[in-house]
Amino acid sequence: MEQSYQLFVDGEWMDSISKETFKSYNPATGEVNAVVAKGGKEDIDLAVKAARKAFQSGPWAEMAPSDRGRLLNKVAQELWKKADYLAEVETKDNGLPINENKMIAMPSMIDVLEFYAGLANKVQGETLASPPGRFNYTLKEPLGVVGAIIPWNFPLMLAMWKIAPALAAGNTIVLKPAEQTPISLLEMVKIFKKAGIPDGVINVVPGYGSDAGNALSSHPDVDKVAFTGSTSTGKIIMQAASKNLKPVSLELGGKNPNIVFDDANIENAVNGSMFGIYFGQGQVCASGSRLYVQESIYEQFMEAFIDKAQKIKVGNPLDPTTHMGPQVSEQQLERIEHFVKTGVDQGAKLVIGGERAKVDNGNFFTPTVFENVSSDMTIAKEEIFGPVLSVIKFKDEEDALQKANDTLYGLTSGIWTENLKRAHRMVKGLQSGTVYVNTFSMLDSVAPFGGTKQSGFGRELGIQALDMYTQTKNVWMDLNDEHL
Ligand code: TXE
Repeated sequence: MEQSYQLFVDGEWMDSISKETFKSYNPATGEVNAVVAKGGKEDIDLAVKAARKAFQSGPWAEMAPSDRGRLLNKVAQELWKKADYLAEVETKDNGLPINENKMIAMPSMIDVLEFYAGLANKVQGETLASPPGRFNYTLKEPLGVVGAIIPWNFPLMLAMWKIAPALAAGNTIVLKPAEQTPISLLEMVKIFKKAGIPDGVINVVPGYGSDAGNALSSHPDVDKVAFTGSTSTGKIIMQAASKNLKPVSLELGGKNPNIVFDDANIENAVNGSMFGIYFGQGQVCASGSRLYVQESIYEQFMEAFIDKAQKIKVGNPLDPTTHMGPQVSEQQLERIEHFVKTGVDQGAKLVIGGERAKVDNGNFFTPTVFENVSSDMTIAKEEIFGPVLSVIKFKDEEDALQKANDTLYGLTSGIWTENLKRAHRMVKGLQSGTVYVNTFSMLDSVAPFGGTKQSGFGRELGIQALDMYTQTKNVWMDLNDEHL
């Protein structure tokens, strides 16, 4: 039965001022999951005011950093109790297979909160070299109100990448979830409230990007905008934030190269490359969507890869034996079909897949592999964000590096080799924020994640992310009895 959800502002549930709503669909069945209040500019305004009040005068502002950390840990404990429930809510919202949600997305999301809860009392400035009679030091202060715009592929995990460091550092936050997947975040804030996070510290305003999203990124009283999503929307958000000269962090798309050398452990490389492209139905910014295989092992590698790819079980994401669930929306499905057609039209060889998978009324697509791809083809250049792999042969290290770096993006890249020296040379040469060696798509709360080139800038996760949610204040003190 469909449920209804309101906005969460200042610790209260409320309708949007316009009273408008929108529907959120289950991508596996096409059924309506929930009717959700549709936030707009005025609602964002209210949420930002609530967040400002909580930042300046609420209990949050007066809380000792250790207490803040303790409270965030309490939220984490409550989240562990509800992790399976949240995984199910999210799977119904975005189609990620339940096993991947339960075993990867939820634990990793809560781990991120625990990591930053532990850092809440370790946000610290420095005592600087001071001339005689002077004292010179820095304070690390929170920025204020953070505006966060979240995509639909890992709604809770990517929201937590922003919530946890922002709150640990003492900021307050207004989040706008993606219109395709608003529900899990609205369920999660119930847990924040129950654990005792003060009103106004975390606010969620579901709505559309051009409306609520634009209002949040261009709001004059938001101190920082954090975004994960497409490169094209990232550019719009950066322009909107620049009107008020607000800092932004952008975690955008990728077209990530995954390079298999002839000295690799082939079985591991096949398994890792499969995970790299088909995990999350390929709706992963870090996915290895350009596969480069060295000429000398090409046939052997591809035979093993295709054999395994054909055995992938596409189906009901709530079934624990499912490997690949539905794409998030009909719109994404059409986008993928368009790219497949472009691949065929431009002369690539469609080896497997390339069509919808007939499962219920959902947005299912088959695991797809293109061979004979060349670097100038659209399917080698643009992020498809689906289970579509473009395979390209290469000769040697130099050729691999040139091809891998021939992209506008720079989020992740992967190398499979048993040669340590080669691995180090490749790590140095690859232009991306993360390099995986003999693995793919690894994430951890301690490991900074983010892109170069048009994959964006700023690093989420790791101790580094605290820099994006704090500012440095320099303090000079004169210790002389008389001012010199
Ligand atoms: O993304 P958008 P879409 C890529 C992926 C995908 C493509 C399109 O290639 O196929 O983007 O997906 C909000 N002002 N990624 O259109 O537009 C929107 O409401 C402010 C990569 O869904 O980037 C949602 O909350 N906000 C990716 C969020 O931006 C705006 C994850 C993401 O939507 C806005 C998702 C505006 N003008 C898609 N317009 C990744 N890096 O993981 C939209 N939004």
